[in-house]
Amino acid sequence: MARNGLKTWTKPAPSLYPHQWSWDSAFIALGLAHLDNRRATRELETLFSGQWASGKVPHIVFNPDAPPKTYFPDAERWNAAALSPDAPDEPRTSGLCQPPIHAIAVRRIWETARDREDRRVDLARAFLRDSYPRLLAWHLYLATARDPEASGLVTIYHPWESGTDNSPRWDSALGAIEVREVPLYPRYDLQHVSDPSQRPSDEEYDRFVWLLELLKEARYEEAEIYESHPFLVKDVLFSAILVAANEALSEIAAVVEAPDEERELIDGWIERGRKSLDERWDPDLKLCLDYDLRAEEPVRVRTVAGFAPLIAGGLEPERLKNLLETLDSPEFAGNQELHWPLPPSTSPQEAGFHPRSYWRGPAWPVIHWLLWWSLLRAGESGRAERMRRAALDQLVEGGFAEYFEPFTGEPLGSPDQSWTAAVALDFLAAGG
Ligand code: 2M8
Repeated sequence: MARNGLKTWTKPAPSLYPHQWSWDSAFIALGLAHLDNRRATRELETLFSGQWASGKVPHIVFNPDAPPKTYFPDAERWNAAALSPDAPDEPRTSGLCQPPIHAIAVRRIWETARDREDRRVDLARAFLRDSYPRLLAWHLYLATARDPEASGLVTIYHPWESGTDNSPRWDSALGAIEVREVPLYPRYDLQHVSDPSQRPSDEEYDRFVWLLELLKEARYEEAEIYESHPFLVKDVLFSAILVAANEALSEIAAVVEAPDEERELIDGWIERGRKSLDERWDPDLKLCLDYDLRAEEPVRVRTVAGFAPLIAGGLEPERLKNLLETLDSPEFAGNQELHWPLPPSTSPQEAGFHPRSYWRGPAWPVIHWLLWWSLLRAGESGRAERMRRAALDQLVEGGFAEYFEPFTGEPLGSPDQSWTAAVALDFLAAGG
């Protein structure tokens, strides 16, 4: 992670990802909090310098010094500031967003500082004061522009927003899109992995790029996108992370003594989010399902996103029991063929499962972190500890890879992935 560090922020990976990514940076700050609070705060401050006037935190803040021809789509292709009055002129950003881990990272900075010497506590408190209004604006954007129905669930406009880009969760929605002429584009990403099957396919990329062109046609205007965009999905994983982040924001609000109305607003979001996730429960699959607004149907695919209610927390005992059964079953971490008892991103029993292809099956350390942390919050300390140990064993054997082949443990994607190292730091800190 230190090797991937630039002046005030950290690249997700040495060459595959030369810019700053939103949820990567939040995980990075969370890990860095254990080593260097100042560096962790600067990581997030740099990211938030790209926040849009609407409150949106963009999924990429572009690095003007990135070597040319290393990542596509670049800032020129997004053209965000020219198209939207909400986008900042500087730094240049993408037009999408990603799951809101940020408040959770800010709270971790506070947790690692609050029992230390006065100066460190004062600096952390000052950082919380600065961050609170930005986080509130970000969550307000998600609760309104991304949920005009006030349903409690966040609508995403592109698989990149989910962070689980080529998950089979998106196959049916992507399949229904009529792709017209996609402007020519390069696959620079394929230069950085040992074989193309580890990255999304060309068909998937055509759809990713086509959706990006449509968002540009709509000038990144939320109402216009809601009217015309072919990909509108209520993402349960994103929504659950928002609930957990709102819990963190509520604690931050208490530290900075935010007004009561704001604290009530945040508590209302938590309640609404949990209730709506419960409504997306599938009793047969014993998982929570995304909802495709265009097709007007739930997305019946078994992926780790189905554990969303565990991440959102506040579960009834029966629901928790159901989720743990699914987690321990051969559909996920209980599959006897697995190299480590860790849930793969997609259930090996799904037709769309692929053990080497990115979010279609490989095991992702950040997801293990999310589930471990959620198990702890649910009071499942034994299970959480088993997951933490297996997750660390995986890294001891395979290094800080982006993702792992779940049956062989082979490291895949980019080696030296920053957020993998970041969650390792948080896992280790929890071991005392
Ligand atoms: C991956 O996504 C980017 C596009 O945003 C890509 O494939 O080029 C995903 O794994 C995403 O979750 C992650 O934030 C990003 C950087 O690590 O890479």
